[in-house]
Amino acid sequence: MRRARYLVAEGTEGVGKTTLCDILAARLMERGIEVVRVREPGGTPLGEAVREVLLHGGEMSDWSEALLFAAQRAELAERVVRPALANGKWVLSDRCYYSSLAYQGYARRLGVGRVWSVNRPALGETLPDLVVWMDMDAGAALARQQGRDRIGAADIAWHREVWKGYRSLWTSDRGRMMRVDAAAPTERIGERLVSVLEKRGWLRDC
Ligand code: T5A
Repeated sequence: MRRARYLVAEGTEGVGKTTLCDILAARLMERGIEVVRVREPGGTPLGEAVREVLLHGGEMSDWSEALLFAAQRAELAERVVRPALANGKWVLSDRCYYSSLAYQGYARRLGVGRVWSVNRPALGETLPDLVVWMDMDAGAALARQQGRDRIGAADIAWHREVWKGYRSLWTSDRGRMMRVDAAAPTERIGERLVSVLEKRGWLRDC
C-alpha cells in the first residue's frame, strides 16, 4: 500500500497556495488517491471560529495571536490530519506551523524557536512530509489578492519581513522544505511538484 502523505503549500499572501492545492488535489485524485483538503487557520469548527477572531477580530497581543494559531492547529492535528493519515488519505494543507514560524516567530520577532516550542507538543509526530514554499516578491503576490484581513493589512515592509522569515526557514531546512517559483504559470508549478513526488517514489503503489 502507498503511504499517505501530508503536503503543505506555504508562502506570503496571494502567492497561489490555494490554487496549487486545487491542482495537486486533482492530479492525486486522478491517480486514485483519496485527498483531504485543509486550511490554517481553520479546518475544524473550533479552528474556523478562531480564524474569524484572528483574521477579522480586533487587535490582540503578538503572543495571543501566536497561541491562537497554535490552538487551532492542535485541534486540526487531533481531529482531522492524524485520523486522515491513519486512514490512508493524503492531507493537502493551505499553510501549517511554518506560517507561525515565519509570521509570528520571525516577522513579529517572537523568536522562531519559542514559537516552535509552543506548537510542537500538540503536533507530536504529525509533521508535514513536504512543505512547498511558493517564493515570489511579497508585493507582487499581494497585488494578486482581493481584500485584506487583519494580518494581511500590514504594510509591505512587514510582508517582506515575512518573506525573509520563509527564506531563512528554507535555508536551514532543505529536507522538509522545497522552494518553487510562484511567478511561474500555475500548471507548470503543479507539474513540477508531481514530478518531485514521482521521483521520491511517493506515488508508487507497493
Ligand atoms: N497566518 C496564518 C499567520 O500569521 N500565522 C499562521 O500560523 C497562519 C496559519 C491567513 C492569514 O493568517 C496569517 C497569514 C495570513 O495573513 P489565508 O487564509 O491563508 O490567510 O490567506 P492568504 O495567505 O492571504 O491566502 P490567499 O488564499 O488569499 O492566497 P493564496 O492561497 O496564496 O493565493 P490564491 O491561490 O488564492 O491565488 C490568489 C490569486 O492569484 C491567482 C489566483 O487565480 C487568484 O486570483 N494566481 C495566479 N496568477 C498567476 N500565476 C499564478 N501562478 C497564480 N497562482 C494563483
